Amino acid sequence: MELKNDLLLRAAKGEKVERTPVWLMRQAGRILPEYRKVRASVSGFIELAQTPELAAEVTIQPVDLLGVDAAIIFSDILVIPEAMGLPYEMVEKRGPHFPDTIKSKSDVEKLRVANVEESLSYVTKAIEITKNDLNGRVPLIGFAGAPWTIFAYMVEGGGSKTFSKAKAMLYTEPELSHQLLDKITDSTIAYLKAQISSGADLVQVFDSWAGILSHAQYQEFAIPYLKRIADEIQNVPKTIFAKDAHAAFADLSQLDYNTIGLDWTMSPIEVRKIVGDDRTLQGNLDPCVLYADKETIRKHTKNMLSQFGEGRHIANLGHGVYPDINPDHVKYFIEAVKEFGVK
Ligand code: 1CP
Repeated sequence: MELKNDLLLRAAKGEKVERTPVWLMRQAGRILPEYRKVRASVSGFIELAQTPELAAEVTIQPVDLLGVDAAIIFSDILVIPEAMGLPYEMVEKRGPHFPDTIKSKSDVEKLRVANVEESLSYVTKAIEITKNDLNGRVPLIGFAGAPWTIFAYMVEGGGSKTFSKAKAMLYTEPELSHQLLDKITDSTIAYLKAQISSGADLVQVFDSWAGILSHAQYQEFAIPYLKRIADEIQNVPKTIFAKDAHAAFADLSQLDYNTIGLDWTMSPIEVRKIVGDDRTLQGNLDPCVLYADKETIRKHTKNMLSQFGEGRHIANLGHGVYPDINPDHVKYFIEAVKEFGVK
């Protein structure tokens, strides 16, 4: 089906756009009262994500209610460990928890490469329904966690400030770590391909814990797997968001991703110098700006847009929107991009 608004895809590919497209990381499952209503009708996040009709409904809500230029499929990066044989729980108000974690060679050997058709058909079904219900209004973004970030959860067992268990494994068991990263990468490639076959128009890889690795570790344990994903996923534009990975831009810009995401600590001007002109940059308003009043939001959004300048840009926050942000303030941000981001 022909897209009525393909700004996101054109911006990603470096084609001409009338204005800068805008969407928000984590736009689907956090801020909207309409989301909370759907969420309250089921037992929890996992049931919602695994019910394709409902996942499609909450995916489309931000398009209807906020006016974003893209939808992102409602799911989580942790569906991959589960499909590999390591199930997770979502603990209310605390986040993900893995009852079992990866500690040894036999743990890694027991994991399977995800059989997407068998274990993740709820995601591909949700994508099909969403595409149908969007009816070409905006593109649909598919996504997955980057291999290192998925590895971090599988070894650590949940969120962590330091991910020291996961990092320790890279130092103490480098070969085993590569084996695990390899299996995660195979699973991720199969998963992203299935999302694309089902209708995803663009895919984003979230390396949320990139910033806790040393530069050398990132080069050894992250970049090669990100490269394999980029090389094997073709036909749709690809985005890599490596949070806090200040030292990684030179390497990331050598990979076949159309778009590179910036968090709010990064300078668009400095990153552009490293990356060059033939990549699109995405980001990077500090999500905390959205706690401020309308005029402040407009001022910071305008300033952010001017830092990206005339180069290839997709407007976004520098990380996911926080759950207690007032949706009206999100709208001020989106409206400001639409007003000031005219080319
Ligand atoms: O919010 C959306 O737009 C919907 C889709 C979505 C996405 C893109 C969810 C739903 N999760 C994600 C990605 C995701 N999940 C990332 C990458 C992006 C990022 O850095 O924010 C990460 C790291 C996760 C892991 C995760 N899932 C966490 C973080 C834990 C930590 O280490 O601090 C948490 C809290 C979750 C739970 C989750 N995921 C999504 C929702 C709606 C929820 C809340 C669960 C609930 O409603 O109970």
